[in-house]
Amino acid sequence: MEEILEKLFEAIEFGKADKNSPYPPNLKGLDGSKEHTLSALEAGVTPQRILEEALIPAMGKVGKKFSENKIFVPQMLMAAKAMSASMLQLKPFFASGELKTKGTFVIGTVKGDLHDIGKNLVSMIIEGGGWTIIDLGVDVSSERFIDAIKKNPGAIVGLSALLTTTMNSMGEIVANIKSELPETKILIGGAPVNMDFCVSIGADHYAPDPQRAVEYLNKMAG
Ligand code: B1M
Repeated sequence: MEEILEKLFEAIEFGKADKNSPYPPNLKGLDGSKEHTLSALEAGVTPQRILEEALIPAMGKVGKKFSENKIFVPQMLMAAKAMSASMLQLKPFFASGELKTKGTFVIGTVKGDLHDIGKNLVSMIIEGGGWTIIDLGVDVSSERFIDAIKKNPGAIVGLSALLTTTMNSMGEIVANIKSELPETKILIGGAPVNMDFCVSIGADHYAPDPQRAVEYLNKMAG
């Protein structure tokens, strides 16, 4: 890998978003993912290579370290922030169609539930995995999910729930989506849910963490 992409990989892995960011302390004053991305673009590295050779593998490594309990939520949030700073520089290329994404992922925290930290982590890692994200936020009703799927045919849908009370809401949303748009693939996640619950409500897959979520999506994309 070229040195410039190696530096970008490292900035994302260790959560260095830009030069002014004080985190992590050992990289203080050095360029972050934003500057490395701009330098790579200026040097003529294509957005596709930046995504495939630095961003995606770096976030893959972060997700794997998180799954193995080698890093924790704060480090993962900082890595996600660094990834977002880089993605922001690549956004114009996504918009122009120069960069092909693997597909569209509509995500939201289900109706009645306001927890969004886990959902945000999942969206950021899936975005880093090369998907277009439509984040509907928190407290999302069936109608809003259905509306977003209709506007983005073929999108895969992700539902997050953190409360035992909102597991019911998740079940209702899955039933409503499947009744109106039966071909839609639905991924669920969140601390109180598991694979048995996924099967019982008729969702297509359960992912315990962002890494497993991105693996499922990539499998669906072929
Ligand atoms: Co709340 N809360 N909370 N809370 N809160 C919990 C969830 C709780 C377990 C705390 C406790 O009692 N020990 C408890 C739920 C009990 C239960 O139902 N079993 C609880 C409660 C009761 C409540 C309130 C009812 C409290 C009250 O008002 N009396 C209230 C409900 C509000 C509402 O939603 N309507 C409430 C409010 C809040 C805050 C607003 C204060 C705040 C949320 C801030 C925010 O999200 N912006 C909050 C917080 C921070 C928590 C805890 C402490 C942390 C949650 C979190 O962010 N974890 C939580 C206790 C805990 O978990 N230790 C708690 C970190 C996050 C990275 O993990 O979200 O699990 P998590 O996401 C993981 C995986 O689950 C997975 O990937 C992520 C990364 O690994 N994942 C997916 C998540 N979504 C996925 C989707 C996927 C795939 C994977 O595919 C689509």
